[in-house]
Amino acid sequence: MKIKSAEFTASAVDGRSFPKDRLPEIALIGRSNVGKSSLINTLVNRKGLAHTSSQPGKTRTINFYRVNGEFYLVDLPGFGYAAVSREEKRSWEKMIDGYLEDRPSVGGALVILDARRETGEAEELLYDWIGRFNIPVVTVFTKADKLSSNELASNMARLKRDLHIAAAPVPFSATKGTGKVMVWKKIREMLP
Ligand SMILES: Nc1nc2c(ncn2[C@@H]2O[C@H](COP(=O)(O)OP(=O)(O)OP(=O)(O)O)[C@@H](O)[C@H]2O)c(=O)[nH]1
Ligand SMILES: [Mg+2]
Repeated sequence: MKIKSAEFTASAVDGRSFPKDRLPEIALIGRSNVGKSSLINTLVNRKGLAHTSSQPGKTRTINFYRVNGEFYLVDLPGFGYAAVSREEKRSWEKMIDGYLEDRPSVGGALVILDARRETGEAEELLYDWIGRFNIPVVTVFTKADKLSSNELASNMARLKRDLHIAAAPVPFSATKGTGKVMVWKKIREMLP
């Protein structure tokens, strides 16, 4: 994808501040600290566009990034880090549910998983839940640079087996840029 422009346009907690221009949207969903914001920066070749942090819980609102004036990459707040209270967890669920339920312009979602981590109940719930919205879903395996190619292959196979997902995850590294072309290809397929 040739990037002509990429801009942060809105930060929202509910529908009142979502963009009104009806451009298609691709949502990024995953645990806190997996690298959702870094993925956006790598995709659009802009290091500091989305704020990132080594501390989990950096992105707390729904952030919209308009690319080439044609579509949005939507950075959703990460879930599942220890410091979060039950109440915050509920407000996260409400925020994300509210976004997906009420957003016909969402063309698809990228589920972002840390390539190193075992997946568990949280991921199963995530796939069950996102399956309800009837949108195409592509899994991205981030931080692939931290694994050998053997480890990566075996974790990819394990993910497919444990979560019964049809398509293989796309390995990706924000630091090395690995997988960028493939992620763009998948995004293009989800756009109208
Ligand atoms: N080695 C490596 N580090 C990465 C990669 N992607 C992200 N990181 C690092 O992981 C940490 C978290 O990245 P973020 O992009 O802020 O993660 P996030 O998913 O947006 O986190 P929240 O906003 O808390 O939900 C940062 O320290 C990044 O530099 C990657 O592909 N490789
Ligand atoms: Mg973030």
